[in-house]
Amino acid sequence: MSLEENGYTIVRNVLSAQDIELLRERIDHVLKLEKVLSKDPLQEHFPPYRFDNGVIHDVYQRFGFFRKYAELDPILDCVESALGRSFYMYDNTLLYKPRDKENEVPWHQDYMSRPKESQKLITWIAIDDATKENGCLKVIPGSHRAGFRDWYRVRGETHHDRLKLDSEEVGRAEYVELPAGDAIIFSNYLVHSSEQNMSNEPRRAFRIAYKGLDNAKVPRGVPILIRHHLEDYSRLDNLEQVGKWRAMIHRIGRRLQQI
Ligand SMILES: O=C(O)CCC(=O)C(=O)O
Repeated sequence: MSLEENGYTIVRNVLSAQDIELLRERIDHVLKLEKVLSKDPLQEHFPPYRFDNGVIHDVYQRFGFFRKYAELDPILDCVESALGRSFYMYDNTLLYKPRDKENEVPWHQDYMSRPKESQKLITWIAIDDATKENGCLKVIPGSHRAGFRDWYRVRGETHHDRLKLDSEEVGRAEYVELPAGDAIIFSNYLVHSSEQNMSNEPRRAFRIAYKGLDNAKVPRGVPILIRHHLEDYSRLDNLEQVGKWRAMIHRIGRRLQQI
């Protein structure tokens, strides 16, 4: 199953049993923070916690213990073979798909609203077994080859950007069930989705997007070089932060919700 041909590949056992336990404990801790804090002390620096739809942004920068898991050699070796010897972290999120919520993710391609940027590779590391029942990823193998499709936006919904697919294509979709500790690496052009979590347990995953240095942009926060060679460094000259305003609007929206 090659990344080039199918748009994704699976890397087995990137987390040890001990890592999995530790991550679960620490994620519980992170999730409880909102309950014990009346105000997020880091809210000026990062997009806010968003427990309701199960996404917490920038956990690498917020909580150092995630770092190790964004820098796992078997994953970075695979990313390097596709993106080249120098690449940085474009963004990272903890995906916490809780039970009892309407949290299906419609068919989409990642970052399709930013078509001018170069390819990213996304690593999605399963922290719980990801199954059909709890809403594992669903992918359409080979769908990355045609690049970005036309998409439309449904205002007011969390996963607002989506694709219209014909039934023949949807019929080729595959569920990517993964035991905890395995990872899928996929191109951001790959068409994917996930269904609602129908189980009684959360379905947790750590997601990291990596990008080569060409046309370097970072949606928010700080760009973190994951692997780089000295000669490539000057290619970061024009690194732009594209999400400054988006992050601010996000924060204002969140405050308004709290009023
Ligand atoms: O974790 C999910 O359910 C969806 C994740 C996703 O769409 C992504 O990683 O781009």
